[in-house]
Amino acid sequence: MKPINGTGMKRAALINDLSCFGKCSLSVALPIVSAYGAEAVALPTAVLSTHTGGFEGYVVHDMTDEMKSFAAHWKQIDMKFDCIATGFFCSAEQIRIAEKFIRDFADENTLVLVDPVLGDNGKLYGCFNDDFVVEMRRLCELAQVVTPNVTEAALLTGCPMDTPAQELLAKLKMPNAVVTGVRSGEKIGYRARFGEELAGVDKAYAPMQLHGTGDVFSAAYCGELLCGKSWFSALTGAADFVDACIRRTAARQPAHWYGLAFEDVLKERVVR
Ligand code: PXL
Repeated sequence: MKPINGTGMKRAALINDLSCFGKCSLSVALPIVSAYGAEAVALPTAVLSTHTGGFEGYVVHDMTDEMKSFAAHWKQIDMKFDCIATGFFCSAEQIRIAEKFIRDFADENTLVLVDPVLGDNGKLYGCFNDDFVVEMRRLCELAQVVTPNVTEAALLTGCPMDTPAQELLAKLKMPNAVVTGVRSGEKIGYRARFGEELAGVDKAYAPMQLHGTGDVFSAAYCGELLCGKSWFSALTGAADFVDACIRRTAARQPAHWYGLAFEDVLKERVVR
């Protein structure tokens, strides 16, 4: 077989679901990571007709068996990854498969980014239970950087939902952590710890329900890091990208309620 490594491009394994309509997880991660010039390789945890946030009667096809067989095939053809980024899982078993994937494919040079999709607005998503949270904590231990929202950071650390972000960051044991969706007055933003160093970025709060914002952020953050940016400069770059997507989404209301209009922002970057 012809070689598939050493092209000079960064290659990222994206372990996440494909919500075919609705704009979250792989349907945003694939185009965004590609737009940063990295090769995006999808390992779907599930294929859904839509995401679960607002559609009735959505259909889910679980991909647990394929996760194992795809990974085995990639091992067989000696696939190498510069980055492994994880998102939504259907079960604790799938999280264990991702842990094995990281052990099998990552070395000290691999960027492992875990977006611990667990819940939002103070609640664990209805499809998950306590075992799932315990397994997600284990997966996070393998990450160089995690990107929980405030709810997820509280669930990971076992803290009350109103715990200040700085305290959550101190309790998160990963080398680097970015807590998203931190409200302060009319602002919303990110609080981060990179090693021992604390950082923050704030943007104007948009008073509307947004779906998939965390997924767009983690994809852009991954892309920024794969371009060689520092932890902090990648954060400001990804925060600017998400903010631009939110503005374009606001301009498309009320029809565009189901996700971020990230295509508008990618188009601005591509069409000159
Ligand atoms: O945005 C996180 C996410 C990912 N995948 C699916 C979801 C959600 C959040 O609701 O439903 C299928």
